[in-house]
Amino acid sequence: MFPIENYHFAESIKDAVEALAADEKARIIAGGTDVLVRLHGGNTDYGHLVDINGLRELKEITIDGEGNICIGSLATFTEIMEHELIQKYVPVIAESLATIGGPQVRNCGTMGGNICNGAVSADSACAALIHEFELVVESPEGERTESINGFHTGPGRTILQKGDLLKYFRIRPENYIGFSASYYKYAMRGAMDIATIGSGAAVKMNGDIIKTLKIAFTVAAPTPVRCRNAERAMENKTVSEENLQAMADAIEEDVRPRTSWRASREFRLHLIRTLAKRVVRQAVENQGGAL
Ligand SMILES: Cc1cc2nc3c(=O)[nH]c(=O)nc-3n(C[C@@H](O)[C@@H](O)[C@H](O)COP(=O)(O)OP(=O)(O)OC[C@H]3O[C@@H](n4cnc5c(N)ncnc54)[C@H](O)[C@@H]3O)c2cc1C
Repeated sequence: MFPIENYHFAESIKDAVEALAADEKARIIAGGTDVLVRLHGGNTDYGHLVDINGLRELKEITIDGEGNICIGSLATFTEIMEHELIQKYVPVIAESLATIGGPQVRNCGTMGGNICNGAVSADSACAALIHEFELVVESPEGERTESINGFHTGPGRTILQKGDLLKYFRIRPENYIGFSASYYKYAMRGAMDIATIGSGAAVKMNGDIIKTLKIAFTVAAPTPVRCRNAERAMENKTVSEENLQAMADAIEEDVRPRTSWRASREFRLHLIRTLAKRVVRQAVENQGGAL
């Protein structure tokens, strides 16, 4: 038996936000791939649910006249991966989501839930960071926009407040046009496993020179993390082994991996240095760049 005491099926975004604000204990359920696992384990933190699955507008994936790509928080991983806009303009999102769980999880789980649960290992987080997602949130005070940079505040924690509902992610054109990107998840199994380390990079080239690099990791710090020192180390540089090595050295300033039953701190650091070079090389190759 799931310890559910209260269940509210939201009829509109306003209704959902009001229900969340009215009940101190109320929490959103989207795909339920985290929430139901916790309830199944007897966790009573999710005993009061606001179900947003009736809000079809939260499933939309669109591009507006200014080139902003919007991904509804309730779109499932499969819906996002298979969408032509994602495949055409931001394929690294599809590449990342394809590494999540198995087909059942990808058919239910949402990117909204994957980011809002604050998981350090979330496979959508690197793509969100390197494409600088904006998060459009509805709250009792109205709509506001948050940046993915600083959205995660600690393991399982985000800046979201009581009554907040993430409506959609927005990717501005300057954060994807001209970029090519790559994601690599190191896990102990090829499927149905959480990342030991997740790594993503996006590059914009000028000939053989990296004009802009954005690189991000999961499970490398208490939150998913952008690696600014590594980025600066590669900017306006060619993709030589020497420059990649200097970037791998610089990245140690950006990360704070820890030892867990999955891997030691030292092994994670080795993975971070190795994968940083791998994802940058792959992103450059994806842009047709020579190595
Ligand atoms: C077998 C299995 C394998 C998995 N493998 C992976 C994996 O390889 N990689 C990976 O990254 N994850 C993995 N996951 C976890 C992944 O499925 C979840 O993190 C999923 O993305 C959560 O989305 P959901 O829609 O199911 O969220 P839910 O479980 O419904 O909610 C998750 C949290 O987000 C909040 N929330 C949801 N939507 C919103 C919103 N719109 N606004 C505000 N808050 C919201 C909820 O209140 C809750 O706190 C796995 C899960 C399972 C069960």
